[in-house]
Amino acid sequence: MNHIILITGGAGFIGSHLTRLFVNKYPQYKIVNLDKLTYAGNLENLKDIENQPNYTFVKGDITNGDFVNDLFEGYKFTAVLHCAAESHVDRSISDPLAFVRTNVLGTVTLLQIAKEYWKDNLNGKLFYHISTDEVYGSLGNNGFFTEETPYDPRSPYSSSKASSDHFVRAFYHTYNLPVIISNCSNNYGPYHFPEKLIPLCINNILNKKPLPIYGKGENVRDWLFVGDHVQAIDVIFHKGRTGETYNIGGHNEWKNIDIIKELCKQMDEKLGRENGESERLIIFVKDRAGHDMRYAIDATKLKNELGWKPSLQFEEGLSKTIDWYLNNTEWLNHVTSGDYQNYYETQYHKR
Ligand code: NAD
Ligand code: TDX
Repeated sequence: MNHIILITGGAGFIGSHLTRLFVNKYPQYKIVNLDKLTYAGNLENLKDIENQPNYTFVKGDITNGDFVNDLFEGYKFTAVLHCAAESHVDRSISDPLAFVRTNVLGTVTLLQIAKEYWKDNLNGKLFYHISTDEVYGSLGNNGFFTEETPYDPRSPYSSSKASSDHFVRAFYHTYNLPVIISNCSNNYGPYHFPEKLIPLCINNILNKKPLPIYGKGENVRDWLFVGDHVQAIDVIFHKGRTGETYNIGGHNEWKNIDIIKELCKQMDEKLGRENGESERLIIFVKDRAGHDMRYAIDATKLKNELGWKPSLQFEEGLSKTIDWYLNNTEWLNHVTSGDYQNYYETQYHKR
């Protein structure tokens, strides 16, 4: 089948990796990237594919129904890969409504339009919703999130994502819209915006600035290289069953403090600094409000049904990621100029 795919949020971190993969791997598909270019969206992330004949960028907002409607009319999409979102938990704590607008209203707007356009022929159509493990809540020391774990979102971000997941399922059950959802654990890798833990600390180590660890640094996240996430989306998009949910994760749990120590060690080596120099930059700051303790994904269903498993060991993925940032300081300088400084002041100087 020759798809015409609407990717939303393709100029963001995960969206840009997904867009690149689909544009290069499937020259027979037509890929349209719809992105509002918020602070997190950056066309520099897609420079290497911007002139590919099967790729088009359109600037626009997923909450603008008339605009999205015209796009469906013009391109006659056969599938949607929905990545666009407000994605940073800390920002959701200071501005929850922005998360309701894009993550809930934006998703329902897309669902509604896809339903109308596809209603006469659902054959070969797919609305693929990219979601997060945070919808399942927070774990204690034991256990994993499976696809059957009840939803228990606890931040404005995860609540908005949980709500969007519920709407996607509601459109499947109520209108037979062909949908798939995947819920992934924390990603890391190139083009990650330096408001998130790993790229923020890479940037601060480079600039010898403090490394702010929330609380005691005991919170645990399950990290997956972004390239492995988008490979999983590719497999699920082509082979997954409609109406199903697939969890994606790397079985790779780290306490925040340990991950930052590993990062410091690797960066000291790469920058020719004395061992231990960057670790001295670590400071413990006021904890995130409602900070989820531990996330851990059980990705057995995806492995058993579709044969996917992660390709990279974490230390190797982290090393590749650091190398990318060291070789792309211009990208880092661009995204950390202007508004980023204001964000940083407000976010960290109150702690
Ligand atoms: P990101 O913040 O890097 O990128 C989001 C993109 O969406 C940006 O390009 C932004 O401009 C665009 N966007 C935001 N609002 C929009 C709107 N109203 N209309 C059109 N475009 C808009 O996010 P990310 O980390 O790449 O996350 C992508 C998706 O994956 C999100 O749905 C997120 O919930 C999910 N996810 C992320 C992670 C992670 O670790 N980053 C893990 C699991 C799931
Ligand atoms: O400065 C910091 N200090 C710190 O200790 C920041 C920014 C974070 N942290 C902690 C909070 C978390 O326990 O590090 C951990 C990771 O934080 P983030 O990078 O903000 O990610 P997280 O909150 O876990 O959410 C991420 O994973 C799931 C993504 O941002 C979400 O979009 C995704 O759904």
